[in-house]
Amino acid sequence: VDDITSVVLAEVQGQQVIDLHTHLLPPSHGSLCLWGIDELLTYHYLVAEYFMTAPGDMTPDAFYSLSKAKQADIIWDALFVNRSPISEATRGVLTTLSALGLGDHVKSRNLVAIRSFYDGYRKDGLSGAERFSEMAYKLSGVRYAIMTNIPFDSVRLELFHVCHCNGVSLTLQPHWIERITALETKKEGKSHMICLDIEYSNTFKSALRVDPLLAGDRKTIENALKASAYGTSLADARKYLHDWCDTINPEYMMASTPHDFYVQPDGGRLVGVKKTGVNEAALHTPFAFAEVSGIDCNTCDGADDIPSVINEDSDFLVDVLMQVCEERNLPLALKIGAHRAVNPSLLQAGDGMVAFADTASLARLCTRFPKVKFLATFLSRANQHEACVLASKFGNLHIYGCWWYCNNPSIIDEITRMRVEMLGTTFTAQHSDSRVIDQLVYKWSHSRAVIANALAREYVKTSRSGWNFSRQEIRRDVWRMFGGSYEEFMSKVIEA
Ligand code: RAT
Ligand code: ZN
Repeated sequence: VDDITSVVLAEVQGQQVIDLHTHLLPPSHGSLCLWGIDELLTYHYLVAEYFMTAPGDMTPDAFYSLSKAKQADIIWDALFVNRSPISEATRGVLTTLSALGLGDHVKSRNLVAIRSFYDGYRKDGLSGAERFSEMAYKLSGVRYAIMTNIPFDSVRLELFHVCHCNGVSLTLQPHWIERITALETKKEGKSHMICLDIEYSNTFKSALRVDPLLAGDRKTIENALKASAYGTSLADARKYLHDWCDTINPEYMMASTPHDFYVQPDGGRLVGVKKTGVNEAALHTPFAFAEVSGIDCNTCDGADDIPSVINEDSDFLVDVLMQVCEERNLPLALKIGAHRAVNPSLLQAGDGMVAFADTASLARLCTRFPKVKFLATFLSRANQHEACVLASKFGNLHIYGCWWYCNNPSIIDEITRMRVEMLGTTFTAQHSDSRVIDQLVYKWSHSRAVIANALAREYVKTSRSGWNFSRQEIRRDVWRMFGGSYEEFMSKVIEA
């Protein structure tokens, strides 16, 4: 038993992982590539934690108007000097700094010395950032991380620069130009698009983020289309996505769904609806159109409780996103259950009340689009059990990671054990959601520790039931849970 435990712990420690979802961008993206102590300390989890302690006169506006370094100083004082850093997000900073060899500076609470360590890399510009990034990948044992590339974000648009090119007006960062291996102009009708064939290193892979299509956010979609001189029809939106896919060659399309995302089981067209006081219990019964449509005057308080159909949503979800996924054989990764802008004044730190999500909507997507693969993770702890059940019902569904408010050791432990018990090794145990390159170090170190212990307990139980494991078999299983199952899922051919 001791043997199995130590083998599992060692195998998890030594396993290189695939980081299925991050917000990282490579050093070649200039200021969009976040790394360093000030970025670490101003991570939105820490900003939210700081505001619980902030004096009354420190408003979010006042805080955000300060420089990054000043914000970092304030958070350091509040959460690391005036209080002990025992929360998961504060402890993460310590784990990272210690792994970088800054343990003594951490112990002496010497932020100045920590900054000067980072300055040693910063002074070398791009090559310093690249060296730092390589080191973080090495320390965290990440084989590759998948980025979040947002075609609806104007800053990123400027970098990827999709433009209407009668007179080509590219505004490329100089260091990007070095990386462009092919520059191709596509012309079709009056839409022109510059395709930059970026040679990403094989440690950063791309994913096309499409939230506005699930949110039915017509304004953002139209603005993006117009800014790139596309028309605003559904066909134009499809072309926009196709062109972006040609440009960045994504692993998958991805989105966080709105908290009230709901796919109606009407048998034909899928429609996104905003729920207003709907009978939640009825909505949670998979495939129960009868129950949902049965929310009438007999079963609820009144006509107001009937979900109102928003046709714009259905257009973008079905006629744009799902159609392009089918045409390109591209999976759709969903992060389900975040409530945005709960306290808008906190900006990103104000996102995320945990919404108990409608898992039946995911089941309906899997059924309605059998050729499309879905990757899914849920924010609510309460959805995790249903998620496992769903994964065992649909060959086109893969469950991954413990996301955001579930990315805490106690919850990771619970979720991992449940997943192993219900799914064996056919899931991906974790993704980091890192926004700052340095975070790879702590997020993976913390996750490995808790997942290794959870797995060891499962292996011990199985051995007590009479099974003997070779080290090779344990290694094979661990690889599956840290990336192998994802790659198998991505490459399998689904016969619909
Ligand atoms: O975990 C986070 O950092 C959240 O802010 C979200 O961005 C989430 O990960 C997402 O991708 O929507
Ligand atoms: Zn994320």
